[in-house]
Amino acid sequence: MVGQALMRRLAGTGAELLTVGRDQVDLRRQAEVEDWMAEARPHAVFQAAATVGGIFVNDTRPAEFIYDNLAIETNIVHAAWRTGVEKLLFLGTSCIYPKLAPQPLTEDSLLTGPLESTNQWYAIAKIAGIRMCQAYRRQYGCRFISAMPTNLYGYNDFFDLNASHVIPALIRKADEARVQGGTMTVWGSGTPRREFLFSEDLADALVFLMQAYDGESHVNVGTGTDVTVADLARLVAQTVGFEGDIVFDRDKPDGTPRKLLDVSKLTALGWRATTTLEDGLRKSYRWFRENHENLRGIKEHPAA
Ligand code: GFB
Repeated sequence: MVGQALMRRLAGTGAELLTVGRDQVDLRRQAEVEDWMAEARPHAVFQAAATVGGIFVNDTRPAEFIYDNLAIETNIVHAAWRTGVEKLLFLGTSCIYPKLAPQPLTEDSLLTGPLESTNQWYAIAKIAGIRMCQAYRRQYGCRFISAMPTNLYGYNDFFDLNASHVIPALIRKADEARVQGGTMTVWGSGTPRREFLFSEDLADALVFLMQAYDGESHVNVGTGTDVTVADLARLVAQTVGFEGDIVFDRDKPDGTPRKLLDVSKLTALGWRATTTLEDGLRKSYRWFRENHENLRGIKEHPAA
């Protein structure tokens, strides 16, 4: 999702875009990454690739989340230094912050308390990525920076109901309930609050940071506003045109109670999000309808 959004954002800028598919280079294999970087010789690198997913897979596949992400970021950052990459932007996540850190979450609340247990494996890997960039800046003078986006959604999202994040899951559930009848099930109590950033806004922010920022501290990337999961579910239902009942499955985890980023650093640099949640959901749903027959996560796991 992020990689495709970056490609759209950079098209027409004059930048030569270098990409490589996972069938050609496994980013977890150091030699494959180093060979590709030595041959392609990029000037700048956006490190968007990661093993990602929603609350359930983070909690049930901890080994993959910690190993894949540590390996990917270690290989890319190290190869970027060895091949003289001029600028690298590492992408993290808002779950790097302590579960009960004061809200909104400022960049300096990193490592001030215990992490949320469901996604601690992913968070630890991403914290290591931030520190990698800082270490290579300090020791080798590399211009490597880090951006911490809030929860993302948008085009090319992942719709497997066990592995996806909340927005694609709710879009799919609402649409299937609209077509087949029945209720729409929402995980947890509905009370957690989340902030959501549209894929195209994220790509714009990342290109902005690549050009405008060169500091050691990571930078939060979000909208500065959040909603409860229950309100989000109602908004998705409205967007999709589902008018039936919404049911809360309290056997499923809530995760962290709130995760709102303080975006004042990014705002002071000169960037703010422009897509409202209502508009982003409309665009995402339209994209889902146009593509849903062939989507990753639906082809493999169709609704029962
Ligand atoms: O998006 P999500 O899976 O991730 O869940 P996190 C957000 C909230 O939505 C949680 C609730 O309170 C879920 O219980 N929710 C309700 C649902 N219905 C659903 C549903 O059908 N599917 C899903 N997935 N959730 C993620 C991390 O945490 O944050 C990722 O796990 C990443 O690694 C991301 O860092 C930014 O917000 O809880």
